[in-house]
Amino acid sequence: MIDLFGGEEPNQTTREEMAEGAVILRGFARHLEEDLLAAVREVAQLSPFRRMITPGGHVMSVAMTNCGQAGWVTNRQGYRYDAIDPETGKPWPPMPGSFIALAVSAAAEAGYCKFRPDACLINRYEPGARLSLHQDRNERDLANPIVSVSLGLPTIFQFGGLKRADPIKKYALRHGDVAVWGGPSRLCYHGVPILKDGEHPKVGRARLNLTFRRAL
Ligand code: MD3
Ligand code: FE
Repeated sequence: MIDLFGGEEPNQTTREEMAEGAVILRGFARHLEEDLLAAVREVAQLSPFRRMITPGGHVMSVAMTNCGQAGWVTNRQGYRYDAIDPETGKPWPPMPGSFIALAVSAAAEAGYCKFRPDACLINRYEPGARLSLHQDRNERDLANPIVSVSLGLPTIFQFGGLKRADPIKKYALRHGDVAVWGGPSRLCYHGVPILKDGEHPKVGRARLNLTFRRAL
C-alpha cells in the first residue's frame, strides 16, 4: 500500500452538534488510541481503578481513577475534588502529555481555545456498569467546558436538558469519539445506560471514558 501520510494519520473528523455548546467530534482520538491506552495503564499502576461509595452509601458500578492536579472523589461525606488520592495517600499521577494535547486541541476545535484541564477523571465501565442521570457541578468555574474521550466498547449516551425531567436524546459514543460540553450545555443532565457485553480488540470487555475538566 502507498503511504500517503508519511506514517501520520490525518485527523479526519466529522462534527455532530447535539445542542448549543455541545458537539461530538467523531473519531477525533482514534489515531492516538495506543498512546492513550498505554497512558491509562501507567496512571492505573500508580492510582488503581476503584469503585467509590456515593454519599447515599451505594458502591458505584463504574470503577474510577484520576490524574492531574485534582481528582474527583466521592464517599459518605459527599462529592469533591481532592489533590490527594484517598486510596494511596499520595497526589494523583500527573496528567500525561498525550492527554493534555488531546483535550486542548479538541476544546479548541469546538471553539474553546482557552481551555486548560487540571483534572482528568477516568471511568471504566465493565458489562453491567452504568452512570445514572446527573449534572456535573463540582467544578469551580462552570464557564469552562468538559471534554470527554470514549475508548473501547460503544454506548448510547443519554443527553437531557437543564431539568431532570426534560426529554432525553440518545447518541452513540464509540471508540475514539471525543465530545465537548460547554456554554448552555454545561449543566445539562446526562447519563450512561447499562453497558452491554462485548469485546473490543484494543480495550477488551470494557468501555473507558476520560473526562477532562478545569476543576480548580
Ligand atoms: C454533558 N461520564 O464522569 S462523558 C462523568 O461516559 C460522566 O463516563 C460519562 O458523565 C461517561 O461525569 C459521560 C460525557 C459528559 C461529561 C460531562 C458532561 C457529558 C456531559 C457535562 C455536561 C453535559
Ligand atoms: Fe457527568
